[in-house]
Amino acid sequence: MEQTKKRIFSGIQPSGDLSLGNYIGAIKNWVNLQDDYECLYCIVDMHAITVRQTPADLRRRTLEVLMQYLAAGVDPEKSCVFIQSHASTHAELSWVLSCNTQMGELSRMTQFKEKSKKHEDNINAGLFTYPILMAADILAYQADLVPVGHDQLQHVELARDIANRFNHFYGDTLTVPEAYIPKVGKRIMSLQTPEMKMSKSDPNPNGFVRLLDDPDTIMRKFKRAVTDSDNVIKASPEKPGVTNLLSIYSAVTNKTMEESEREFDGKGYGDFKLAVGEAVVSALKPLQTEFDRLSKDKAYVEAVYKKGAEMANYLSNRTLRKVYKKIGFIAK
Ligand code: AQP
Repeated sequence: MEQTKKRIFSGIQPSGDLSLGNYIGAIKNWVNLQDDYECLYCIVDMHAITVRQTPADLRRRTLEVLMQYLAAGVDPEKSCVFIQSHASTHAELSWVLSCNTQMGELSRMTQFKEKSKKHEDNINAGLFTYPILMAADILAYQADLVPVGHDQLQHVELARDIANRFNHFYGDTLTVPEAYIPKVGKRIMSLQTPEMKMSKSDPNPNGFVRLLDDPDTIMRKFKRAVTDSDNVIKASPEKPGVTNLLSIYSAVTNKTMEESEREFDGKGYGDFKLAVGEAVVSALKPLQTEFDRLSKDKAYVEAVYKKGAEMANYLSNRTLRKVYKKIGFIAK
């Protein structure tokens, strides 16, 4: 991967079964970006352990997430697909960057505040320094763009601040990345509590749709989706449930919000929810079929992440060597 095109880095934690939020906010765009950019797509298992994980589940999910990337259309011939813990450079760079990050910056991160409320029994240092490891993930590859949902914007901004600071002290070394947020579906909300984002680790299974949910389950979740009582299908801040369903529909059918609003003009909520459910079922069908096929081909999956690890190590070591040199470490 010699750099001729702009470079992209993005990743998802194997902290649960992937949700429709992960798909619309991230993976769907990754697939579209593969032809125009040099892409690195990672399964960020090191981030996942900031919350307590059962080892056997983490192992299984890491491979399942990888297979879902591939099943959604991430092409390992075009993009580098790898597992974060297979490139030790991320942790090494993270240490250097942590010495260039202020405690105050980290304490402002909303994800830390939210997750420490959710996991009061395990507010570990990794949860606090998570954004530094994420900055290392991105900066190790000199990524230009980071396609993420809106919830990760604050972390990408911190990565930019860290890169700028490093460059200021040590001279131009790190590319300052930009967030790439989708136009539609940048923030998919819970189907049960539409004021909160849809999250794969939501304890309420009706709040989120899994990419691998069967059609009946998907339809049931949409039928139960929380809306409001005025029976008008329009996007507005006062109508978070309806707006969310419109965003989901627009994202999976590649329509604009206005087109979707026009399509449902005058229709009732019952029909609307059914139509959204059906659109999601049919958008996920090819992914699910391909996932089933890949689950039977372990050798292929292993070949993909091994090849990915080789490329990731090669590229990130180049950055790490530069960084070590700039800060005054003796070359090996
Ligand atoms: N609801 C969402 N809407 C749009 N994009 C979303 N993403 C996640 N949820 C939504 C995007 O998916 C990518 C991967 O996120 P992550 O797994 O690294 O962590 P997260 O943002 O904390 O996602 P979850 O699902 O909420 O995970 P848990 O429950 O484990 O914390 C990112 O690009 C994110 O923006």
